Amino acid sequence: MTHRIAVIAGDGIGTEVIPEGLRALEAAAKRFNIDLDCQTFEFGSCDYYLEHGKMLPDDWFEQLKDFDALFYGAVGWPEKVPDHISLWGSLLQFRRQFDQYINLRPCKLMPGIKSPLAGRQPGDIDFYVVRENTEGEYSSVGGKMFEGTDREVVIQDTVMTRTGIDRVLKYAFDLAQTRPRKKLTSATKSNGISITMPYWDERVEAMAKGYPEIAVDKFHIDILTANFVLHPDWFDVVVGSNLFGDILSDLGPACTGTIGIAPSANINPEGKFPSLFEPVHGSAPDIAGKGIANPIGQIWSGAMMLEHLGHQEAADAMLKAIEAVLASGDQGVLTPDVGGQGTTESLGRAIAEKIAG
Ligand code: GGG
Repeated sequence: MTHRIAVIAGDGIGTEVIPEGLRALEAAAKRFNIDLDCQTFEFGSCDYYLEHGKMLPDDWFEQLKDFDALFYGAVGWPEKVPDHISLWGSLLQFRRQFDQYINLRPCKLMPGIKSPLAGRQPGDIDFYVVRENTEGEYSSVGGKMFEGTDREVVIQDTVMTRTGIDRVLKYAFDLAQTRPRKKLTSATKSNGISITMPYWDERVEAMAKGYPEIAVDKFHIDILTANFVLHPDWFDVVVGSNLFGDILSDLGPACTGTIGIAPSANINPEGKFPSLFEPVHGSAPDIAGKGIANPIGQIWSGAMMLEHLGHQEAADAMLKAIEAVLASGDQGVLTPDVGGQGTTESLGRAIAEKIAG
């Protein structure tokens, strides 16, 4: 069976880490006899916007809907296109139109990487953030009145639906069920945000009744961020709204030493539409073009893609290869964010060689 993969590098370091993601996927495909047919698209980048006045062509949905997965780099280059236009014009369209309502973001302290949190060892930090991915604070519902005058009014609503909350909670509870610790933490701010967030809490309580073996914690987002730093070992599966999940899934990987290694899967669990796999990090204009971006977030996202496509053994081999290369501590291979003097390519090649076996 051939898996058709749409590859969109996007902007900045997305164009540098995607080739290493593909190199690693090619090595895994060869070793495990997986047939991947990767097709590259130029749209979904700020350069495409500058040429065409939009991030995506009008028929992007038709062009992409029959692929088995999308492999995405990063989006955004604020000097060329305002960030809200580039993000809403590309990535958020994919998530919403392909109903990728789960954003799954593992957070794991890897061997060889020093956590900025004193005394933390691999094994101490190993949890998932499950982020609601199609509604909530990212709903773009609202408007402006009296624009450009001193009476200017700006309103933006948060949209939360019972269906939207229940389906992400169900995914998170099911995931917690598969984990040895069987623990779920829900992030809200229901003392301050007095309608949507208490409603989220109610849905957690209702869902928890169907999962008696799962230990459930509820935290306000402010103290939860403090506990990510102070007690990252407390967490197993953390579920939150679109905005809270976004913040937690940058903070979590930062606690593991670098956001450069963090992967993510934007999943349509029903398989009606393709799911999308991308690193958590953005386009990082500050280091773009220097060849020093860490490609592991992209490579690990490739592993999540193979797992999603049913190739668990290949996904495991990719993760093992990442761990082995990080554990080697080879300064000439590792990128600067993990203490080396190597390049995107040197790290990508080392991982691909390990995957090849
Ligand atoms: N590879 C992920 C990426 O490009 N992220 C840019 C970004 O700002 N994302 C915001 C979001 O994930 O909602």
